[in-house]
Amino acid sequence: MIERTFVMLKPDAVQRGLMGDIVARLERKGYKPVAMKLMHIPRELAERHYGEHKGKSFFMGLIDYITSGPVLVMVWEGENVVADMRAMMGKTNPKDALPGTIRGDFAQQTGRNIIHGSDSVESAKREIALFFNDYELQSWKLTSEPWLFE
Ligand code: DAT
Ligand code: MG
Repeated sequence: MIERTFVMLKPDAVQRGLMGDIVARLERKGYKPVAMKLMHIPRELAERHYGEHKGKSFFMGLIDYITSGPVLVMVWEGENVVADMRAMMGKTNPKDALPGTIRGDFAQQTGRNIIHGSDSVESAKREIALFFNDYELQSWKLTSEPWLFE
């Protein structure tokens, strides 16, 4: 099933110069970029995005972190991309993330785990709508499709 997912490279990924490495991994996998922009998230939007964690001990620290500098927000399309992007990211706590995953290779602590990806198709729809207008989502044909899909 072709899906879309929302991915955010957090302020630490941007500051540490990891955007290119991470985007390259997603391109090499054959995923299609549908939207991308660098933005400084307003606090109110960050709180809505992470609404499910409101009230938890780490919530304020998480909002401070995510609003501390520009992030790269993106939408990527591909087969089973929601679950498979989570697998490419690795576990939330980089200590548990396997080598070869993005968090496993580039991060050390949960509070600085460099990347966000939607955890379900429903979350993806909600998050894409929070960060992008329809006109920012590109519908286009990837010419490598015959080499990705039989
Ligand atoms: P994920 O980002 O893997 O979907 P999550 O939705 O459970 O994980 O949590 C959102 C973010 O909140 C996570 O990327 C980092 C932060 N976070 C989660 N649990 C935490 C904890 N126990 N201590 C500090 N930060 C935490
Ligand atoms: Mg989550």
